[in-house]
Amino acid sequence: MSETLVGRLRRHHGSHWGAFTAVVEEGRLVGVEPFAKDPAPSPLLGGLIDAVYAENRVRRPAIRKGWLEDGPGGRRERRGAEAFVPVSWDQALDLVAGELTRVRREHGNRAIFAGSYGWASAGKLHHPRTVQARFLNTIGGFVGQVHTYSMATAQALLPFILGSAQAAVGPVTGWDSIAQHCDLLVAFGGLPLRNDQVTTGGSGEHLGELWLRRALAGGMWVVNISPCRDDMPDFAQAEHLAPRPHSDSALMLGLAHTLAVEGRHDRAFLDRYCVGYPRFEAYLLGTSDGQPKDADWAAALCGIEAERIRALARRMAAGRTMLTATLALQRAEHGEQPFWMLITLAAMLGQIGLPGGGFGFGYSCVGGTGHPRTELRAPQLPTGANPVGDDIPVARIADMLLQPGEAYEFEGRQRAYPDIRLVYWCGGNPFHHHQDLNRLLRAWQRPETVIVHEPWWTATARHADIVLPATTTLERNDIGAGARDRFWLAMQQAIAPQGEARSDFDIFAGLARRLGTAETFTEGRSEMGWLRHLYDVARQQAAERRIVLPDFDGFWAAGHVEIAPPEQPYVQFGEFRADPVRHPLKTPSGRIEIFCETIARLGYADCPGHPRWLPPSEWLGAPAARRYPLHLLSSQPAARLHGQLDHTGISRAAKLRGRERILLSPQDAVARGIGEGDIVRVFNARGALLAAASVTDAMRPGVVQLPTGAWYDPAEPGQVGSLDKHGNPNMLTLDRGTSRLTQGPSAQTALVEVERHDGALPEVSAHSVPAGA
Ligand SMILES: Nc1nc2c(c(=O)[nH]1)N[C@H]1C(S)=C(S)[C@@H](COP(=O)(O)OP(=O)(O)OC[C@H]3O[C@@H](n4cnc5c(=O)[nH]c(N)nc54)[C@H](O)[C@@H]3O)O[C@H]1N2
Ligand SMILES: Nc1nc2c(c(=O)[nH]1)N[C@H]1C(S)=C(S)[C@@H](COP(=O)(O)OP(=O)(O)OC[C@H]3O[C@@H](n4cnc5c(=O)[nH]c(N)nc54)[C@H](O)[C@@H]3O)O[C@H]1N2
Ligand SMILES: [Mo]
Repeated sequence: MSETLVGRLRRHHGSHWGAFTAVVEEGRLVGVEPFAKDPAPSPLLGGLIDAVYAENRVRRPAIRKGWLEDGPGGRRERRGAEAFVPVSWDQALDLVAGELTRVRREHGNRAIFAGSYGWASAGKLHHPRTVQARFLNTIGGFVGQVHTYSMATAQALLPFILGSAQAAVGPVTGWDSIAQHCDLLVAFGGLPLRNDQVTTGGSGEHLGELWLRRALAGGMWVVNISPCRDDMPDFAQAEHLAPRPHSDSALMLGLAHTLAVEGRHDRAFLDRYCVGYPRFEAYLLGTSDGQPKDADWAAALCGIEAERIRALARRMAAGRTMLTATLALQRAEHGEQPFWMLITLAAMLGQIGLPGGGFGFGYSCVGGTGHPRTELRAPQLPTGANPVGDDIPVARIADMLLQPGEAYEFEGRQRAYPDIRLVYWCGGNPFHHHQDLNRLLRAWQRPETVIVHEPWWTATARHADIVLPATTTLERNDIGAGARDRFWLAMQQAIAPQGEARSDFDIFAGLARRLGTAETFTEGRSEMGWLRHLYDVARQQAAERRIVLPDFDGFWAAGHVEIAPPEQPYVQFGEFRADPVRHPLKTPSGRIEIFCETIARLGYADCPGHPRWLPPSEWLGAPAARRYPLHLLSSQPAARLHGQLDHTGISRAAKLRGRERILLSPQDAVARGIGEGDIVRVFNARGALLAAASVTDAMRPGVVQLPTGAWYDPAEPGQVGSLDKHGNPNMLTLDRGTSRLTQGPSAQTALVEVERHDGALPEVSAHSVPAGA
């Protein structure tokens, strides 16, 4: 490798936020040039050089002092506060191998938690969570996590109603179909193009804005239903309705009621393709509970005038209409209801399965959603089987750590939490992604050992006992392939590993050698040997579908493979609509379950048999709003990916006075004596943080928005209840399953108060390196 790093070279590479050429001079990354075939490269590419050479890279293996001195469990309440001691790789790997052996012997593999939820980096061989699973499966397995923070509620709910989660995970009806046929796109949560920058696994092209512009040019109208006007680009000239957060299912009921009483619903569709509409209608019209869910009823809950609700319902029934919602709507307590209700509304309109009509979740939420694409199996490292066979719902990690052995329900089944002794995280950041960080911190003090692989000193790394330095993708070879992208990308090593960093694959290979499973783990292949093998397997699968791809050497030299999109636009539920007998849904009825017998039989008050208005514990209509009168939305950040790139120039430039910006309406600012740029304290009963106020009339009064991703930065490290100096919204969010059925994260559910902070300003230290390291 080293000789190729001399002089000037160009390397093909890829990331979640785009493909690029890495320009390297004398072994140093000096330029990042966007992929020539990407019509709208993401500005996030500008963060890469900073990230790779950041001061806060983990450079050497490091052990927390208390753990090193006292052994497993040593001074564990000091996690996040204690200094680290650098050690050699041999010592670190011996300690990790020894600890895995101890825990397995004393407690069994079911005491190891290695769900490792997180986006980590693009690349199919070095995908950290996959490599970790492959290694741990060779030594008896581990407890994992199912579904994603992105759409856990939809992933668990939709199979009951539609027979699969495809309407959220994709593919959904293509933008080409929408552009040709759709008259009206009704977008709950808007079409936040800032979120279109990223595609997990790597993206070759950004087409979100282009497709939206095409559809608008074709005469499509858009309605933006969001508490934040900026969730829709100005050029869409959308009608804007700003409901109270979490009131969408009430608003949708009001729309449905108008359709029903004015006879604008499609009875033939409901009869032929759905079950249970009559039972739902009894609720809608109020015959079952005495309360018609009419537009006036809805208006009082969502804060949008009844006449506008009626007018929108009529407009929706007048032409080809596509309904969509951002994933954020289901990342909330009772997040099942707006998704189920949106499906019901689409069923009443009767356009499901027609070109450009019906519904689909997540347009513009993740890059590639709805882009014309041929579904092909990408190269994939096999994990082998996990003998433990026990996964928790992705967002129940604090519950699991705090309540070992406790019973819970999930997807209609009874389960019990395992008793975890060792947490091993590789490729994710729970101190970024989890709700109620004070509660997580308490839970985090439970296990005897926490091991983390990270390229950077993130909050999660700082709260670990053993930290192993991982390379970034630029320091190794890989293949990128986005889940919703039609390019496979060569990711060629551009620079030498920084410090003593090793790839996750090499780290686990080192552990496998110590534990006697090296042969099973590596199968005797080198990095390039694996890439060639994984590519060849995927190429063979493509050939079986008569898709001819170049051989590995051709792919590697060209830097990418481009998979041609299908000739016909994709229409979700098209086959079902054409012939529901030959192409039934995989539900018990074979149809769309507006009333779902399976769910109804569970008897859950928090998720009954048909969609309903179920007020969450925190929203602007709740009693709790008297004390904490602002609804906090923690949306995805424009200038980074979650916590990634937060320490780079691009993310720092988006902050104000070093702190994350919280958006609030002029009314809310004036009422509190807050001006633009003031540092504010945002708080509720769960926690408190400092942020910088940004006043904008784009926000509905009563609603504030603080993006995710500012690294957790406690004023008193290791202390539950400490003030966060930097602006991480998960100080304030609710850590409760969306329902007993789906157990998704309720990240958008949080009432808060904001006040001007006139006291001394503690320095932000989120991106520093902990003592000793
Ligand atoms: N309040 C609130 N919270 C939320 C959300 C919200 O809307 N509101 N959204 C949720 C959603 S949708 C998501 S997806 C999650 C995202 O949560 P995460 O996916 O956990 O967040 P990331 O910051 O992307 O974490 C990935 C980590 O992997 C590390 N990494 C990168 N490359 C490598 C590598 O090669 N090896 C190793 N070992 N590590 C690597 C990165 O440095 C980073 O720390 O957050 C969730 N949390
Ligand atoms: N730049 C960038 N892009 C990203 C990410 C990132 O970190 N950075 N993360 C990626 C990931 S992992 C995911 S899962 C997706 C997430 O995609 P989403 O879940 O859709 O993203 P959010 O930004 O949380 O939500 C979109 C908008 O929904 C609105 N909203 C929230 N609650 C409500 C509500 O109750 N009612 C209504 N009507 N509107 C509401 C908010 O105003 C918010 O701006 O984004 C992806 N894209
Ligand atoms: Mo996500």
